[in-house]
Amino acid sequence: MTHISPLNYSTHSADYLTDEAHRIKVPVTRIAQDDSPNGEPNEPFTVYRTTGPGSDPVRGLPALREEWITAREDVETYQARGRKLEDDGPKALRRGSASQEWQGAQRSPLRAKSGRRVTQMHYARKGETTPEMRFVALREGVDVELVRSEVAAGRAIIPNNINHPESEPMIIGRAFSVKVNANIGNSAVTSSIAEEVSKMQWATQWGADTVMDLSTGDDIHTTREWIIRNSPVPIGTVPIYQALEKVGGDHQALTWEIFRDTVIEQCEQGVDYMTIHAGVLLRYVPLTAERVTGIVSRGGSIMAGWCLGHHRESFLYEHFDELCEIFAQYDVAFSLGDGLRPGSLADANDEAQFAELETLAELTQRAWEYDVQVMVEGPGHIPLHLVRENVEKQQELCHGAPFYTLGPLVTDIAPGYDHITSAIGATEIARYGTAMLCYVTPKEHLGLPNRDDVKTGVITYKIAAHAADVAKGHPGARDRDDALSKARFEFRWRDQFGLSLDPQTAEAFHDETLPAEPAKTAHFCSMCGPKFCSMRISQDIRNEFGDVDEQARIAQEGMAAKSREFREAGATVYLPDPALPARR
Ligand code: IRN
Ligand code: FE2
Repeated sequence: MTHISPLNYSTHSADYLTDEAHRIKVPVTRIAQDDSPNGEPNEPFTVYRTTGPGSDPVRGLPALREEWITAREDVETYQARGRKLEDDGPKALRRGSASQEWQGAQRSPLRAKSGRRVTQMHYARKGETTPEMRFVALREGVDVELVRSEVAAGRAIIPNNINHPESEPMIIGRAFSVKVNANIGNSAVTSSIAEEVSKMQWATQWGADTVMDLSTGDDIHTTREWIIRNSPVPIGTVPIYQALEKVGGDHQALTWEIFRDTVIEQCEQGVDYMTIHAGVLLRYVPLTAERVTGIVSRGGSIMAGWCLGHHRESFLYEHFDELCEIFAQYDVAFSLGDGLRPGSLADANDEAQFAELETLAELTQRAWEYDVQVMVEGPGHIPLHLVRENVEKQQELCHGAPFYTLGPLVTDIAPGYDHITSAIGATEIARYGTAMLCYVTPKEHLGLPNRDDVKTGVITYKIAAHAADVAKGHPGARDRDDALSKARFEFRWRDQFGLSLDPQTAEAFHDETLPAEPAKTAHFCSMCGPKFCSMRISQDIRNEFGDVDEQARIAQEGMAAKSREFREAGATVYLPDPALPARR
């Protein structure tokens, strides 16, 4: 199989890590490097690859996990509920400029055989090591037993719907590298299905570890189908949005039955995790009355509106056990929604927020009784000094279930730059144990992100996640920094670009002032120019005064000589001042 090079950068190539014994192949990107000036070779650098092998949108990706899923003999195919099979397959791309027909496989949905649970948590708790766990272990470079035991304990999840066999297993948990989610989704006006598929591919190309499809509007089912069939990463959704579409946007008309059928429809399509705002309880809604920004979660406000309108407890809370039963049949993971997250610094860490968190903790344990995987969503807007408390509280209350936060933004004063205000909080919260970060783009609070915003959001969050990995001392986290720094010090410009998160931009910035080819090996850049380059000067020092060991030896000798001189002179610290009369 040929890969599309993830970034089409000259030093990048696609390759595999293999576990021959278990016939597992994990796609990775190898970043080739030049030799050092002293002739020492530099090994190619290997990075976790979220782009998958690349696919033709009308055909989709190959069903990588199909064999693993069927070999367990605990699933069956069936006729999808309430819709004809022909309606369920990805159909024509109706909107957008070029209308295209689906040419890939038509599949019927799978679900667990009666009475069976098919979740990774179920297998992990039974002590079974699945191919999915082996894939994850190889991808993360950790022992497979760590993967199994963390999943069994609920401290990590592998979101892997059996109806999304195209996905490459990945793990979300504090013992593993911090992950990044990118949200995509059309609003009725601006976007086409084809655009949404390419946004998903675009986001994974820059390193998004999961993608949430927040589509609303027409063609929601078809849009999602195309996205899932082409997605190598887990897909998350917020099913209450589609349920609301089904009742024409009138939240009072929502019912448990409509919601449940929407969830099943999405389970059958292969959605890997779903945001469920089941922690917004009727009695919590008044706690938000005095807030500066009230309820800012879309799902949260829908549920709060429903609870108040009916003066009844949330149907999501009341039917939570049924949801668990459904999720266990498909291996869909909960992302327990933070419907009462603060939307401003003023509302951070308030009673409403923490009351909901306690309910999310209770629901986490209920899901675990069904072997259903869970992560817990978190804020939002939090001043920097209050960030840490959020993750520590969540980890304690929810018994280590992975935390998944939206930023948080640490200030409200910079619309247009909220990828930055939120990446500051995201770095802090990930450093103390948040397992996945939901990106925020520069368009946050202002409009729908375009392609550039998606890229900026993903890269900004890769920086936050990586900085946290380094701060946590995650094994090997600093290797890429070290490789890039070495390339920088040795003026291997192309390697410096290749090792960076966004090679094209790094190269373009460099070339803006020094476009000529010889500048790619020059021992300076235009920032300081040839005379003032600290790296060059520091190399010259080394050249002039020998290598580091030699310098150290010379220094040692010099100090030893001085010390001898000092002792021979009587070892007095203050020499008598000849101008003063000698004191006794
Ligand atoms: C993540 C953490 N807290 C919220 N999120 C994301 O926000 C969630 O995963 C989903 O993508 C989106 C849901 O927004 P509402 O409906 O809560 O506003
Ligand atoms: Fe906000």
